[in-house]
Amino acid sequence: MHHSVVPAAPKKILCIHDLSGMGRCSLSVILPVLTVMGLQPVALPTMLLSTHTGGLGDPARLDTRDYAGKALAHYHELGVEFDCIYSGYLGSEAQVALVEQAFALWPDAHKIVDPVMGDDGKPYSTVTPSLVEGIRGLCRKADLILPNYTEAHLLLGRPLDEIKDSLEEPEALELADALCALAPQAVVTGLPMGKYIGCAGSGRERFTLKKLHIDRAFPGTGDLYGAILTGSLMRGNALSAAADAAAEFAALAIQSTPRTADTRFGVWFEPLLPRLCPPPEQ
Ligand code: PXL
Repeated sequence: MHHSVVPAAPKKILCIHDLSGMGRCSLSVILPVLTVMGLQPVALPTMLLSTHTGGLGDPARLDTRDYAGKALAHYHELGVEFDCIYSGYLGSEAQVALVEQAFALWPDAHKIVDPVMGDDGKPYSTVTPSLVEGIRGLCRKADLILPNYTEAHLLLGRPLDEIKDSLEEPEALELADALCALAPQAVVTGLPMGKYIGCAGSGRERFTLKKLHIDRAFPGTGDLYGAILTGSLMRGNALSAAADAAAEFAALAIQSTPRTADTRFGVWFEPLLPRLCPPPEQ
C-alpha cells in the first residue's frame, strides 16, 4: 500500500526590491535564487528599471507607487501568510513606508532588511540624508539587517571618511555589535580585511568569516548574498551557517566570471544555480 505524503508547502517570502531588467541585481537575482532553493518568492517590485544605477548610464525608470500598496492589500485580502519579508533597494521614503506597511500587515513574518544605500564609501546617487534616516527607522523594526561596510557607517551615523582600507578582526566585530543597537541580529558584509573580504555577524550568534581573495567588485553581489542567506535561514539553518553558504556562493560566482567580462553586467551566477537546490528527499 502506498502512503501518500503531502509535501510541506514552500515557505513564502515577500521580496520588496526593485526589478532591474539587466545587470544582475535585486529581483532578477533574488527570484531565481530563492526558487531553486525550494522557496516561494513573492515579488513586490518597488520600481522598474532597465538596469541598475551602477555605471550603465541613465536607466529607464517606472515607480510602482500606485501599484505596490494595492498589491499588499490584495495579498492580505487573499489571506496569504508570509513566513518572511525581505526588503532591499528602496528609491524613496514612500517605499520605506511601503515596507513598514508590509511589516504591520504580517507581524509574525521574519523581517530581513538589506539597507541598500551605497558601496565603496559612497552613497548611491538616489540616496538622500532623509532616506538614510527612513531606512535606519526600518532597520529598527527588523529581525535581521544586512548592511555592507559603507551602509553600516551610514546607519550608525559614522563619517564615511573613517572607512578604512583594511580592518582587524576586533574592529569588524565591534561594527557588527554596534549595529545590534538597531536590530537584534546583524551581518555586515564587504569588510576589507587584508587580502580577504570579511563578513561579521552579531546578535544571538557572533561570528566572523574570512573569505577568499576577492579582487573584483560587481554590482548585485550583495543581493546574491542576501538572497542565499535569507533562503538558507528559511530552510532552517542557523545564521552563521546561512551566512557561510551565502559568502561561499557569492565568492564562487565572482571566481566563475571570466576576467574579460564587463563587471557592470554582474556575476555569471546562472550556471551555478543547481548547487543551491536542496538535496532530494529520501
Ligand atoms: O544591488 C544594489 C542595487 C539594487 N538596485 C538598484 C541599484 C543597485 C546598486 O547600484 O542601482 C536599482
